[in-house]
Amino acid sequence: MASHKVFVVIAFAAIIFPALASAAKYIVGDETGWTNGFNYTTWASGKEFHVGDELVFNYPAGKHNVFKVNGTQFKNCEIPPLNEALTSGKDVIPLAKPGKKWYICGVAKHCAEGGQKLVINVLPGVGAPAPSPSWPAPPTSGSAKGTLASGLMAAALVAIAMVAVL
Ligand SMILES: [Cu+2]
Repeated sequence: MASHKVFVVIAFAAIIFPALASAAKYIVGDETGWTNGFNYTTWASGKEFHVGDELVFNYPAGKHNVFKVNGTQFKNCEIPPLNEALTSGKDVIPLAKPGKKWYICGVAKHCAEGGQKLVINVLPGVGAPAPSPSWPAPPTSGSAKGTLASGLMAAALVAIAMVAVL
């Protein structure tokens, strides 16, 4: 029955590895998207952004745009040269490095008066999951992604243990 055991292990590995490796994709503003009069500070609070995750800015192309700026430009709503703007209306920004990241809209006074500005803090990648002694507590705190990964890992360990017993 060796081939059967190998199959089970491979099947679980196929489930686990993509789940651990997959990056989170954050739709900025969720269903509201990237627009005026939305509090992106509130939106970002409580979220954990990691290297490898992606931000997606959704908006009607032409109505808004996205500039990656520095802290001073963010504070003062200084608009960089237009050729630095992302304008597709579905702009995907991979979070490549840890640290603070600032984004503003450069159309009219959307940043200064419409509050169309987002600052996030990007944490290092989640390659080595931290031990979670509270598992399997309900996922009221901590990221759902981590809980999912822990759950899959536990399921895999159970499966491997079962296979070993057979
Ligand atoms: Cu705008």
